[in-house]
Amino acid sequence: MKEFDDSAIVRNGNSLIVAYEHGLEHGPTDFEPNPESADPRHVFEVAKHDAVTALAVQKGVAESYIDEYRDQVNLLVKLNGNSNLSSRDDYYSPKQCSVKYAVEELGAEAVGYTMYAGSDYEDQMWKEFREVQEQARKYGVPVVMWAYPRGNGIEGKSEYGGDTDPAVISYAARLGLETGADMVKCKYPGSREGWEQIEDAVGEMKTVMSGGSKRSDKDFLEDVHTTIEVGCNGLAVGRNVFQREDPEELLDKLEAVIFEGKSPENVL
Ligand code: FBP
Repeated sequence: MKEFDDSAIVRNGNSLIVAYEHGLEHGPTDFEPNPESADPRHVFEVAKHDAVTALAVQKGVAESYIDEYRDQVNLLVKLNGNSNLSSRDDYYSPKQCSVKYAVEELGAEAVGYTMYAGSDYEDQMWKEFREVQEQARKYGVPVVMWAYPRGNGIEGKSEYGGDTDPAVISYAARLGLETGADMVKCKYPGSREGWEQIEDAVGEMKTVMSGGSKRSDKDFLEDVHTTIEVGCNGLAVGRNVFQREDPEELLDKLEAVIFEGKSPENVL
């Protein structure tokens, strides 16, 4: 049985996950706007903020830093990841860490897996996800699916409007429910109606909005608030936090919007 609401990474039904595996996904270029963010210790310090319910990192960063922060940060180990340096004929994110290693050796409170539904490698990724999901149940840790539809199956079909189409994102989110994720992390489809479409597709499974590239406090908080208003359970955010010189200030505001239901006008 799922008891996700009791999990360490959820507070009063919602979550604020700081994602910090960009060094693998995008490379050091993502740290350039705020060079101190290249140091994992800096982001672990940021993730001590009360608002943050989990820090999502890859295995190697977890291995190096979690012992020092064990009592202050809830660890979400991202199990797969792929670099921008690779060249493939379609999207694939190889598994870098097992659930067993994440839980037994690193003390993960949750695990995460990117699913590129629509890729030619989808079948291979489903097989990996199936093992992840079943192992996560065995260890009693929640599974967050980075539900990122992309690839030849979407780009090649006229009925789909690409990976920002709410119909495509809600389909990918639904796949999380169908395959046993506890939470899906989806990109903002650009409108309230788009996020409603996602919520309509996922039953009671939890959703979080994926942060995206850095924008103004106002624009970012408005998107977060819009999703919360229509049933989203929070946020998984990287660049909008660690690329800021004063991430605590934004985290204070996010705490009010995500956990206290305040509107951006009330916190800006
Ligand atoms: P951001 O908030 O910086 O967008 O991070 C969310 C995230 O999903 C990260 O976890 C991941 O590294 C990155 O975006 C992947 O983005 P993409 O696959 O679009 O390059």
